[in-house]
Amino acid sequence: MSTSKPDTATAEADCLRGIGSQRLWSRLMTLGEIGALADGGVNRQALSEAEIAAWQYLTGLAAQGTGRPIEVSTDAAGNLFLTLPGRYRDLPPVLLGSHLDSQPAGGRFDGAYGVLSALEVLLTRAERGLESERDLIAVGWMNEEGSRFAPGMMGSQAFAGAAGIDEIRTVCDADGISVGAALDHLHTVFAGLPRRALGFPVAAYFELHIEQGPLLEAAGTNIGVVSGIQGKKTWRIEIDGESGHAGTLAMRDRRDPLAAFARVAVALDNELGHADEQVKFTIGRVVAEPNAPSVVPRKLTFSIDLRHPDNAMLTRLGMQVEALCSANARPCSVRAVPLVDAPSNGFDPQLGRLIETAASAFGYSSMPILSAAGHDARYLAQVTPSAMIFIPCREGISHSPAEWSTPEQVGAGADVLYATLEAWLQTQNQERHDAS
Ligand code: HGY
Ligand code: MN
Ligand code: MN
Repeated sequence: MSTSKPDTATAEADCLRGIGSQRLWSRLMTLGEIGALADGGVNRQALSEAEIAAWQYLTGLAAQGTGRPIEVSTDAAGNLFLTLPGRYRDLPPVLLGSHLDSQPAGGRFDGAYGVLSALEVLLTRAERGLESERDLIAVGWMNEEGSRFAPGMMGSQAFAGAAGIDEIRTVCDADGISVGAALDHLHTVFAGLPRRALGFPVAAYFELHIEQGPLLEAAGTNIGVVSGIQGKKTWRIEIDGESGHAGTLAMRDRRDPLAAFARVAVALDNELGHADEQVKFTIGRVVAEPNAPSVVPRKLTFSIDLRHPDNAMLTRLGMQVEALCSANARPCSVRAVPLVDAPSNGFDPQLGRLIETAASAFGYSSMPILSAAGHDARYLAQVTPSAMIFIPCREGISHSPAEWSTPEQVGAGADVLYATLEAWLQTQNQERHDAS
């Protein structure tokens, strides 16, 4: 007979007690030391030794015990699951989380804040003796950022069935290490962890994240109720030329892919980057081979990241990429390899209302907001009712060592995540009770 209080216990009081930020903040700062850079940033890329150290930190926190065990497990895609068992193990669980990997010169909030907050919700509920009917799972998705291995969001895509694990395993990093080899290494380090099926029924998904943009801070608003994520298309563009001696190969005889890239990049930026006020166009990675000062390159590879809230506009702009590359790369040959094609999506409005109500219960201001940054919730929304909660970050800066939020903002977001889950569990229990 479980001695803990059922959900119907004075959840109102528990909600209003919220979580606060003290323990969460100190853990966020500790996690930020794993992969820390000298300038205060973080380099904790997917499946790296630093991310493995982050797994060890999180699993250590889960093992500290709260009277009820938190079960640690993983899956073939290298997602991390920390499960607080519910009363009925066969019910589809609720997932809360984000990602532990970072950009190569990232910040200590992007992703990490959502995973640690999710764990904090589970630990706080267990410490308060609150037992839910269903399992509650804090999740860390594999390779959200897509910096070491492109494209990103591999773990959540594999979980949602939006990408195949066999294809994911073949992707290699700049050193030729495949995702498959890195996953096998991770699973060797955590050999004892139970493996869940890759994708399982989920009752709902909640992701808490910094906005990574300036709107909440500019509006002086505490909480963002995220309506959806803007559309995103990415490509890898390969320009093939002919290598040669910088001092002897005549200019008229050259097929220089870097010179071609310069023409292509200007054309793309002019046509796509200035199409309207909402488009986002980025060439974030450029690799010349052999990348030697006195050698005309033989090959140039670069990335395109194109985003827009309007799907028709995103499609229209995306259709210009191949033609713009071909027209400006001559006499080199060019290949455009599409990677991500993710239209703008919408999150569950009912969950959004729970977030809004939870925020106001604490006296936090909130506003609806479209996410300009991508998140794993994009793929979870394809398989279960999903929602995101934002907090402001300083000057909207992210993917940078200067990324920052305050302890108060961190606490407010976690309070709202806790209270939103509480409210969602109440509605589920009510529905199950009414149906019985
Ligand atoms: O690229 C993105 O939008 C995410 O922050 N990785
Ligand atoms: Mn993120
Ligand atoms: Mn990011």
